[in-house]
Amino acid sequence: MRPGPRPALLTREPNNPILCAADWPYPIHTVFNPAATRLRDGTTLLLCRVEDHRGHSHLCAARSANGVDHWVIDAEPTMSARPDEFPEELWGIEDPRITWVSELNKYAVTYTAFSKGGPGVALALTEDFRSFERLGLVMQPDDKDAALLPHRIDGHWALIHRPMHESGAHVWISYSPDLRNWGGHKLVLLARKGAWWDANKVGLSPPLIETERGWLMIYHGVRHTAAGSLYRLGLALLDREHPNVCILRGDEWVFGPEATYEREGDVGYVVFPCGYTVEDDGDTLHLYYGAADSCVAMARGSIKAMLEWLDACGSDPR
Ligand code: BMA
Repeated sequence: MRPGPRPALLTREPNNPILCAADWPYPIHTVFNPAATRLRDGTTLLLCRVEDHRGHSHLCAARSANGVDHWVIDAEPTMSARPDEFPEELWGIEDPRITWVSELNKYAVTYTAFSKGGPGVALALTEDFRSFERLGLVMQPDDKDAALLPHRIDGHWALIHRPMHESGAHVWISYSPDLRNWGGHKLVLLARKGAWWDANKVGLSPPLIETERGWLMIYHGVRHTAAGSLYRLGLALLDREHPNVCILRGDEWVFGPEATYEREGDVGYVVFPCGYTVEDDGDTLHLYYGAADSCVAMARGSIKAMLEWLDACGSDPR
C-alpha cells in the first residue's frame, strides 16, 4: 500500500454541471454522456446524448470556444435515429465517441444503436458534424462502449468495444481492413471478480489517449450493490504497437460519483465520460462526462500525472 492521501488525478470544473436540459433550445428530458473533440479552429465540440420525453436518445452538438461555457447548441437534433433505413436504431442512438482519423480526413463517430435485438455498436463518418455517412452496425448486440483508434495498427483499423458475456463484460479489440469487416478479436481488459470496484463489468470510457508510452485507457467499472450500480473510473496502459496487450493497470479507482449532481438524477451514482479534449500544452485533459444520466460535467487532469500514477500504483496484469 502506498502511504499518504490519494492523489486527485481529476479535478471537477467549479461550474459543473456545464450543460443541462434547461440549456437546450428545444424540449428535452436529459443530456449526458457526451463525445468530445477539438475542431481545427480550437473550438470544443461536444456531441451529447440527449434523451427525449419518449425515453429515446439522439445526438446533439454543442460548441464552445473554451470548452467550459458559452455553449452554442444546435437548434435541432444533430443526428437522429433513422430506424426506417437502419432498424438497429429503432429505440434511439446513445453514448457516442469521436475519433479524428487523419487518413480519411474525417471524424469517426461510434455509438450505441438500440433496438429489439439489444444494444449494438454502430459507426458513422462525418466531416462537419452536420451530415453523417452511416456504415451501420459493426458489432452485433449486446455490445457497446466502442471507439476507433485514430490510425491503422499494422495496416488494420482497430476498434475497442465491450461485448456482453455470461463470464462478465470485458473490453475487447477487433481489427478491420475496411471499417466494415471486423475480425482478429482479442481480449484487452478483464472485469475482475468478487469485491473489486471493477468486478463483473468494465468498459472503455472515452477513446484511447495516444502517448509515447502507449495507449492510456480511462475505463469504467461497475459495482453492483443492493442499492443499484456504482460507476467509477480506472486507468490502464496498452502497448503502443500491440494495443490488445495491457501493460499496466491500476488497482484503485481514480474518480467516482461524489458531487450531488453525480449522485442524484435519473440514475444516481454514475460518472460516465465518452470524450476528452487536450489543451494546447499537450497534457491538460478536459474529460467530459455524463453525471447521474442527467447532465454534462467536466473534470481536468494531466496525462503525465496519470502515467506517473500508473507507474507508481499500477501493475502488469499479465
Ligand atoms: C450504461 C450505459 C450508459 C449509462 C449507464 C448508467 O450501461 O447505458 O449510457 O450512462 O449505463 O445508466
